[in-house]
Amino acid sequence: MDHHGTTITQFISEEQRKAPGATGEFTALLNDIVTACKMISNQVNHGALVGALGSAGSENVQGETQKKLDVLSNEMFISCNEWAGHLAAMASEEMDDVYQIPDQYPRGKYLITFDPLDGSSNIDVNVSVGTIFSILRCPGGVERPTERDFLQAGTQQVAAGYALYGPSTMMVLTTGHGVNGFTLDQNIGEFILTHPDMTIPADTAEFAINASNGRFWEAPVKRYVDECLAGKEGPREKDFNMRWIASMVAEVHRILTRGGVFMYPMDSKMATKGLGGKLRLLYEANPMSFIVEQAGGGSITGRQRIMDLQPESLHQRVPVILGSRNEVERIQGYHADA
Ligand code: AHM
Ligand code: MG
Repeated sequence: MDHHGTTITQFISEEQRKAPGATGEFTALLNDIVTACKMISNQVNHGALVGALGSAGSENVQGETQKKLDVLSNEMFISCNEWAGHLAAMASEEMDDVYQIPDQYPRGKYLITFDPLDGSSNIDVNVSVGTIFSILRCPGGVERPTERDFLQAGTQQVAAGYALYGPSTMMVLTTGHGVNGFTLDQNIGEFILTHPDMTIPADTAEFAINASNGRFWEAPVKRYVDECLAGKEGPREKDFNMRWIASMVAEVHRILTRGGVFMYPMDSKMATKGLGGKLRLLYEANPMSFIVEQAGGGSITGRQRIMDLQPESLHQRVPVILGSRNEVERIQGYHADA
């Protein structure tokens, strides 16, 4: 195979060079993240061959059973990112508390939150999973960041991205100037720019929701889905298509590629358990909202823009409705009506 593409490192360096006062530190941080994702991709790829499938026999702070690959991916992400001096601390969906940079390494000016392997219920059945990350600035004067330093609204993100471990491995990234997608060329070990300036069509006829929760949904979401299901004969006067992969990275990637709406809305089952939603604000909802908005889409809880939320705790969960702008606005309107 012969191509002369732009590598992700070249792309980011050139983008950073445009920023006044850029030191190259951000580019170096992203390089370490890229390395981590390549390592995770390699493990995911080898699956059962390297004994990486199955349960780790432990639970995370949210009481979910951890898969071996959840734990391995978390370790790989940390070891690639802790030594270089770009980060002041990290926070992961798979760790109870803030991860401090070990004393033998220098500390940097950024914070990172990440979900090392999202959609891990799909690992054992060989369906796409991914890594999601969000980069924040460490507040000035903070030596040893605590939970409070991570509680920044999504609008404060410096960058966000995901790696998708699918038929090909991809990295999709925003630094607040649009969204770009890169495909891993396994032969040379580099991500190459293949999807410049990704945009989400404003309209769609495709939605994604776990319909088994239907009886627990709130009225506005029920109304929206019912209207989609009614198709040509219903108020929307067109037929809709439905998808549910149970891998948020894969769903968001589909939406970035051809439009659509993804919903993990609030429901009464979660409310009974005292949960604010299914997906985590800092590891999933905020980074994905940043990417989706940068691609021209919308991202809300139903009641408000996700990126405007003031986070209250590290592992906070929120309802998520994101994708094609006109559909997301419609769903927000249904919530306002209710
Ligand atoms: P995870 O971080 O534990 O993998 O959970 C997040 C995932 C999302 O990727 C996906 O959208 C959702 O959980 C699927 O949930 P469900 O199994 O309830 O359909
Ligand atoms: Mg997750």
